Amino acid sequence: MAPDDLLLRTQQVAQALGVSASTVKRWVDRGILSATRTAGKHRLIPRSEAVRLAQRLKLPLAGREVLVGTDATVVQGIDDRVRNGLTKALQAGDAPRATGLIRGVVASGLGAVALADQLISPVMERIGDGWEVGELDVFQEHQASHIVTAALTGLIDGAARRRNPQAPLAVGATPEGDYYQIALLLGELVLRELGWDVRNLSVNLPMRSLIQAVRGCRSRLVYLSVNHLVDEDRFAREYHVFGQAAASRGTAVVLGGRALGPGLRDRLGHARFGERMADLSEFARQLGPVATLAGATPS
Ligand code: B12
Repeated sequence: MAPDDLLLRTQQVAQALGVSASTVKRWVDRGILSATRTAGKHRLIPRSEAVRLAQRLKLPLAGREVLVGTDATVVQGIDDRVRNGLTKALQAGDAPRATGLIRGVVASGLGAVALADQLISPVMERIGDGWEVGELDVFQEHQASHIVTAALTGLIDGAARRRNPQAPLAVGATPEGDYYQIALLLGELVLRELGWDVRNLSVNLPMRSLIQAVRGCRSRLVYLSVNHLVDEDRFAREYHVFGQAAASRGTAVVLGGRALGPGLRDRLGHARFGERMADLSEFARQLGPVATLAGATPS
């Protein structure tokens, strides 16, 4: 189930797909569409499931707002058109348009990994390049980051409301002096989509405090997004203490981000490294199967 998923009634799915309610019920009963049940045994179909079937049946999503949400833009796949659209919306500070595109990617069933690696990372790179060559003012970069951060927080809030109490716990942070929020939030979204619960300790976290956090909770995974290091040697020294604390508790650690050059990686023990959110997803899957999101309520 996608992080920003709604549960739809049989009739809503039937209308959106242009079939009868009994056909939808039959698809559910035959396992073609997965669904949960209300206390009264009525079928509730995750919106992402209905989108998946619509795509399999090659039905256009345009005009089927119930499948993607009224605040989401229909996105069939991530290509340059979508990347250009988001870049322009962010440059112009057009929050509703940018948020609609970001929500549309998730609501259209394309997933958090694609959102991160194929859309947000390349688009923010363009924004950064624009700032570097003086085409964009710094306020536009700040504004763009704020719009993306707010859109991701909204998606995460939706996913967190359907938290499974049995879900394994991951802890995420950026190190001291690193103020990059977007990759950290995308990591949370990716993990929640896989059924994990996430404690996001936010940016600029001193290593000693991360050690306290890991000691105080049963996290199976810590993910660190490392984008800016004030003092590499200090980071390596403090990481060593953290790595030992994590290893002694059986907590896996995965690191990524632009500040992790090969020289630094060689100095960090008890760590796996990833280049993209696809690697975080793959690593989390390798840690073992997790329960899928549960407890969703119709809205
Ligand atoms: C937004 C931004 C900022 C914002 C951040 C705001 C916020 N709320 O997050 C602010 C204004 C704070 C900022 C500040 C600075 N910035 Co800046 N910033 C950017 C920008 C435009 C986007 C970064 C971003 O968030 N991208 C979105 C994420 C999702 O994409 P990503 O970083 O590529 O992450 C991917 C991978 O790295 C990986 N990944 C990341 N984390 C993890 C974790 C795990 C576990 C795994 C597996 C993978 C993984 O997966 C991600 C998705 O594919 C980049 C431009 C660029 N080219 O990236 C410049 C950029 C990174 N900044 C730059 C600079 C110079 C700075 C400053 C030093 C400027 C200054 N003089 O003050 C400061 C340092 C700030 C600090 N102390 O932390 C330079 C860095 C140059 C360099 N040599 O490295 C860049 C490249 C701009 C440029 N073209 O010059 N910045």
